[in-house]
Amino acid sequence: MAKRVGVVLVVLLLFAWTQGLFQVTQLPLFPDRDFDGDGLDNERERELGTNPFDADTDGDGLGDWLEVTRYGTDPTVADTDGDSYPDGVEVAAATPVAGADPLRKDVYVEIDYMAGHRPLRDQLDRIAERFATAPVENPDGSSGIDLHLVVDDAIPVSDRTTPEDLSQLRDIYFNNSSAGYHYAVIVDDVSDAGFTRTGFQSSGRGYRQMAVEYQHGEFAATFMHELGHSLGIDSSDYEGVDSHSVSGTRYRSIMNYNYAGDGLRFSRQAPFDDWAHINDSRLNPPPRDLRRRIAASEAAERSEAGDG
Ligand SMILES: [Ca+2]
Ligand SMILES: [Ca+2]
Ligand SMILES: [Ca+2]
Ligand SMILES: [Ca+2]
Repeated sequence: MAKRVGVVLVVLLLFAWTQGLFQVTQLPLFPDRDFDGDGLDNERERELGTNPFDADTDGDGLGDWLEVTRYGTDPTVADTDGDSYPDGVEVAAATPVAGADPLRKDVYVEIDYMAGHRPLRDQLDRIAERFATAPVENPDGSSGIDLHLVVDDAIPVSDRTTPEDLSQLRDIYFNNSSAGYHYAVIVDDVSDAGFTRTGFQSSGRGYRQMAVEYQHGEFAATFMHELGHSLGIDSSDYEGVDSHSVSGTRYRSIMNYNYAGDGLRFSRQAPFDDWAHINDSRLNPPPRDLRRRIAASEAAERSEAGDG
């Protein structure tokens, strides 16, 4: 009987240990050892609150040691900056989100355009500039969002684009559909249920996608409005969105049909704070196939090392 109790006790103790309870009770066993071989000894793992039996505590594809010593990311949080991209994806060599920063919020948009309507870089830069100066805090102490507007394919022109057309274009031309990108197409003319407008945004298959008219190159305002929708601002969130019900001086936002101020602007305050809403909503569609992506990245790193 005593023997059985002893066995049960040992099993319970081992279980408790793996669950990190020894860390909570400040009783690291074998403090100088490194059970998971991740470069951090058990004592250090206790201090950090990481799992001494798992080299990648938060499962974000980046080992505890790298998080702590190289990147300054949180080894217990898979997405340190909260932009939907796991830390391991943001720093990977073959990452689909090139140029991402694990300590700063990033947003990626793939932009295809109908032939002859290639978006001008200065219009895109104006939008990105508004994001760069957004009142959104990052773990590295900076503020703002890095908006990556990736101009991609020229696609055939059609004289009208409906939401159904947009879904078809997405199925054919959206190369980064599983990489955590938003999708946009610069089109000749939108046709959306008879409304007179210059763009629209729609959902489907887990994506949000937008069509924006080229407008002789002056598409930035419509683009920013539709991107606001893609980033989570909807008329169901606030009555002033997509309506004429709140004055343009009260809700100073490009999401407000009454707003006629200095162009590209999301609201920063009550009655509805667009930036806070964007930050609180899930910023991006998370990249799928995380393991495969990280494995591909590691393979690329190895072959690069081999070539060098
Ligand atoms: Ca360790
Ligand atoms: Ca990790
Ligand atoms: Ca992490
Ligand atoms: Ca980031």
